[in-house]
Amino acid sequence: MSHTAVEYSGPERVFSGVQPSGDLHLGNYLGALKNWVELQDAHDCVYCIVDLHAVTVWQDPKKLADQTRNIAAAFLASGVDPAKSIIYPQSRVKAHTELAWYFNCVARVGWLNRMTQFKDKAGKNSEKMSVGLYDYPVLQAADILAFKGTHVPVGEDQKQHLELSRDIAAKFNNDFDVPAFFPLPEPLIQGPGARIMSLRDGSNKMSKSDPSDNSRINLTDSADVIAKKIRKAKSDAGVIPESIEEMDGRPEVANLVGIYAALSGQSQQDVLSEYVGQGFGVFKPALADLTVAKMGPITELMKRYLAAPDEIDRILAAGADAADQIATPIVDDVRDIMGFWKV
Ligand code: AQP
Repeated sequence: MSHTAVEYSGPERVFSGVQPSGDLHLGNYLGALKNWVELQDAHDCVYCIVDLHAVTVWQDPKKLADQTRNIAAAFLASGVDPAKSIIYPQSRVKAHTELAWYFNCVARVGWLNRMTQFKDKAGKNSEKMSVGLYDYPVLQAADILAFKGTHVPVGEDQKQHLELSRDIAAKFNNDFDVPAFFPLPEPLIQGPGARIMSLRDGSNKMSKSDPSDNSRINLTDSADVIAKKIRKAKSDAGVIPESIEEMDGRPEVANLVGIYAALSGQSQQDVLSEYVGQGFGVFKPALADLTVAKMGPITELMKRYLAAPDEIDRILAAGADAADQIATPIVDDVRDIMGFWKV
């Protein structure tokens, strides 16, 4: 039987998440948070602090709750507004884990074996990694689809995981003969901020888990620290070229120009035209000033939110209730579709 003519036609919903596994950095901000804020005026948005994902690698139990508040403060300081968007910690909404189990029985081992992020994170130690780390993309599919999420604003590193979410949704719809039940979620991967690279090595993405703090700009860094990290950022002895093609083979230069473009809202070509022929002695201080001007107010606001943890807890608890009300009926429908016993 072909179902090509029938597909999901329910409401659109934006879903995305960030792990409370350390301080957020400029890559998280430009690849995800900045876009989240832009989406919340015109869309129904659910933004999750994915603590169940964070524990796929060791997290200190004494710190996890505060790390969660820290990420909530970063959301709020970046402009995510709890009056417009739902903000909550993943572990407070049981639908995530329940749906992840059902999806474990839909996803195929061969699909997970192809996930490059697991290979990158596990390296040569894959046998010693948690089963949770291997299963991470299935939980991610459950996160999105427990809300029938249709659009997922993420950085480019998440593209493959999003394809897996689509495969799982399509297989569920097909296996259980409910062609219009789950949407096939679309990634929203936008602009030069979608792939911010390490300041020390333009071939690695900026990452919380990079052992070198100089590789990233943290949302908590002071103006002085930001300026120092940009001054020390790897570049080369050349000048800013005229065209994007001329940055081929100069990944660090492309990264610094990309950061400038993403922060200023210009295209990379506009940035090149403004600085063509200038060396890094000129470009880096300009980039440092811009970064401090854009990130400074966020850092300040974050501090203010963190000084009021009760307010953060109130927002997270209300967000969890609101999230639960959307996700629980969807997962109840999944139970019915799969034919579980009920009275
Ligand atoms: N370098 C990046 N450039 C653009 N976007 C990025 N994101 C992460 N790094 C970059 C996006 O940020 C969102 C949240 O990411 P996460 O914290 O949930 O997980 P991650 O991708 O694993 O982030 P890190 O910093 O690399 O953490 P570790 O080092 O712990 O793995 C996602 O939308 C992601 O695309």
